[in-house]
Amino acid sequence: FRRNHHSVGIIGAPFSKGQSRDGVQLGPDLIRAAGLVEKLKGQGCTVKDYGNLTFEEVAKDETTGRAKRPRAVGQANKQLSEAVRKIKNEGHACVMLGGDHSLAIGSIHGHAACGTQLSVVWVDAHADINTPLTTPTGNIHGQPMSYLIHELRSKIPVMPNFSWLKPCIAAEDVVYIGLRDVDPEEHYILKYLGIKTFSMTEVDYLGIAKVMEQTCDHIFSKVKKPIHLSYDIDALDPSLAPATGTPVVGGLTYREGIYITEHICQTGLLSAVDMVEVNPKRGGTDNGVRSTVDAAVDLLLGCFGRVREGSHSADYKIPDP
Ligand code: 6HN
Ligand code: MN
Ligand code: MN
Ligand code: MN
Repeated sequence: FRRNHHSVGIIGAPFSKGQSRDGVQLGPDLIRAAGLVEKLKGQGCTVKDYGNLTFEEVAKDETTGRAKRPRAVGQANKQLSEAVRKIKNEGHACVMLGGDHSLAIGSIHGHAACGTQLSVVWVDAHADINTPLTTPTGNIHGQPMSYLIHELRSKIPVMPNFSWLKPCIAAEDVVYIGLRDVDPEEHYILKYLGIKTFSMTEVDYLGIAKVMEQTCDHIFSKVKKPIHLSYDIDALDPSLAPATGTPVVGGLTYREGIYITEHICQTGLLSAVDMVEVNPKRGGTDNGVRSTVDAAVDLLLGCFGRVREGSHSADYKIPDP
């Protein structure tokens, strides 16, 4: 009964240039300050904190297609990919603390660089699958999936500082949970590629338990591959997690959000997690920021063995009087 033993490597990526709002670069330190490392250790995990990446300023960074700040995003994700690859090669489950969701490019690429085919579970209000030519905002945090999926390769223009990046995920290995703000172009892409999606409508109709059952049926239909869980905090309802750049009403409850992590943990195949888009300069009040950060920490604890029924170590004995 050692389901709580996980070896976790943490990498912070204080990066915000995949979108336009200041503050999201503070996520990694804030999540650590809420006790992530101590709490993971407290539930029996071995933890190695690899610290934060540092990113250099990019002077002239004109758009490609409509994509904003491609050089900064390309360079940061190259660094992140190398860091994640190292953490995976050293035998840990990798936790990437963002930063904005453009960082999934480097995180998933570095994870896939270890050689195995991955499943991706993307928990988000948004699909983040615009291409640099479809994006309505230009923000690359709304685009990472389009760079990673093999089937979209011919739709991605050449971008500065992206020459290192090769698509590494098959459309059939992706599942979305929590969608409720999908652009028309993204909706077309999801249907065109036949990607499995559980929007909030499916969460309402099926309940989160069936959603997770069907998620696993889908990603395990052929071989059991390692799972990359990319968790955007804006998947949660803004009443619970208001401190984020693009909040959307009608999101996951705390219990639904946690259930996703418990179920993925139980598969025994969780190999890397992104926790992104926590922005303490949004969300209005101190309480709003605290509740957002606490939710992020609890989701990560759920990924690595915390269960709500409680648990005990294998050698525990009731003390004799
Ligand atoms: N996120 N679909 C919008 C866009 O700009 O492409 C919103 C993206 C949100 C991205 O929350 O990580
Ligand atoms: Mn996102
Ligand atoms: Mn989002
Ligand atoms: Mn399952």
